[in-house]
Amino acid sequence: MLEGFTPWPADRAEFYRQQGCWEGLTFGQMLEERSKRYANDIAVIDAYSSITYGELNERATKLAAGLQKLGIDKGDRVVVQLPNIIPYVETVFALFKMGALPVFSLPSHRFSEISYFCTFSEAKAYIIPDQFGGFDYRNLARQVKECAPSLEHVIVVGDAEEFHSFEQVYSDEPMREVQVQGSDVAFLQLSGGSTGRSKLIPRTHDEYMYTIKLSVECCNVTNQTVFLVVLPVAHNYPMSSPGILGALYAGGKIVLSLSPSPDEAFPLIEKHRVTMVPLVPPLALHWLDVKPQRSEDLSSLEVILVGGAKFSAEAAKRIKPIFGCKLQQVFGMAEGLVCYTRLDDPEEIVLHTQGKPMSPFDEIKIVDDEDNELPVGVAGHLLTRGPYTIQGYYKAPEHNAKAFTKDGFYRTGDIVSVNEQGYLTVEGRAKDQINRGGEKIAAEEVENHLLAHPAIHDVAIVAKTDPYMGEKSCAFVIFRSEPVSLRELKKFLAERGLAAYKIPDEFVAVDHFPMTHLGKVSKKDLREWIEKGPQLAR
Ligand code: J2J
Repeated sequence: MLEGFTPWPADRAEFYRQQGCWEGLTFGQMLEERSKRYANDIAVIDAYSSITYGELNERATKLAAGLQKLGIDKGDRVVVQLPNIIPYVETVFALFKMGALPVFSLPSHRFSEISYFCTFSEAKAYIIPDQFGGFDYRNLARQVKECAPSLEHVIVVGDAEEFHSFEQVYSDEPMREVQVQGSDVAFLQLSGGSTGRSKLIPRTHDEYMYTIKLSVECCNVTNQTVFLVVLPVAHNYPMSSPGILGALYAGGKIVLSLSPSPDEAFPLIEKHRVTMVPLVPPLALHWLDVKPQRSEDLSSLEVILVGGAKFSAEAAKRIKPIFGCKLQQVFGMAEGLVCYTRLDDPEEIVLHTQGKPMSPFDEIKIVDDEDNELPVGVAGHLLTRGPYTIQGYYKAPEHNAKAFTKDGFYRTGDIVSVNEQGYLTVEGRAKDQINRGGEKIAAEEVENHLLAHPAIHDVAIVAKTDPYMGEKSCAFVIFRSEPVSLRELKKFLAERGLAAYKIPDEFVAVDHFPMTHLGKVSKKDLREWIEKGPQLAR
């Protein structure tokens, strides 16, 4: 078993197996099987080419053989930072087949994040594009190599320079047989984080396959589904709810877009007759706004999924009239629990709730600050456990003691109410996090970076309501003496290698923070300050 992984207690594991949730199927076996059933059907299309199920399976196997030749073995960690391109899908399946663990990072991550993922997971390899979005990942790899002693290989899609060329890793020699089991950890996913850095989330083949199977059912994914991905494909949501893995599970077709912009996405919908697309709320709002001025035929769309952050009922109402398709709300988390509104739910439910859990074995508790259960309909902290919600973060015993109850419920940090029919409505958040249009920012991580600035005495970062993004981040700063310009602070954070989306949208200089009666900074009061306008903050 992977060191640092917290297994389910034996009795619950046995129960989930007995109930047929965990079937022992691995993702490598799943692709192998689908590649026989749908051999000549297109599996993935990207901006450059397309690939059938048969080819995908073959290329993934050859890539696995090549990675083995480089010395990558079962259980080794590989940080994967690729945009929405076919090599991403090949890489992930190659690693699944060999039992090596992808660590899913996002193209927007920079030195601060990647050096941490590589060192913390003791990654043996790091897979990148040469350039993407005007950024040269080879330069980042050079910096990361300096500080990550475990990193033996950097593999580059495109012009590799001194590193391994992805194209040359494929090997014609047979892949060495590896025993990968359903109970093995398949990958490490990233948490949004609330304290310090992102935590890594170990997911097993067994339980993740179960989420895929249920998502395919809830979203009615079939081999006729054409699934468009405009969000970063490595994110848990477009990967699994129902995601690219759901599309492949069902024998459907994946279309990968390098950008979420309607200029790129709408022609793809028209050309490939896309039926399903997952969006986050700001994107859904943008697409709703521009659709009336566009000429593309989007009539193939059957379902738009919206999740990752709260979608307002007003915006939700506009999906059907403007796109002529169904809305499916999804409330999920990389730690496990996923809720959907169902395709045949009444409009009232689809517009006003974030759905109900996928599995009859998902356990939900809504509790007050002292962990007392609350009556139906009353909003409180959402705790959950079940057949696909983790029992602990990777190598994080201290954090796990706080993030999970003694009997294994995960403290989601979300404030939720549940109605009589079991549908959840997200009402707020208790965790110290900003949800910037679906991108999660741990306030503490950014605060720690800012505290390293010599002019800053103290800092507190909170969410500010934004009509488009839902939330933006606002840093309240107490300077030691003279304030430093906004530009200088943003530059400082970028130079420390922080992903751009984590850099605060606003900075407000203050001479003190409001305090709680326990003597802690009151972020609740700060949020009120910022909503009333920064002039009140002084
Ligand atoms: C309000 N908040 C939401 C929603 C997630 C499917 C869909 C999303 C994610 C995801 C995912 C929300 N309304 N509809 O992994 O498989 C917030 C909550 C939650 C956190 C999890 C999936 N949908 N959220 O967003 O791990 O605060 O996963 O706890 O990135 O996003 O974030 P993440």
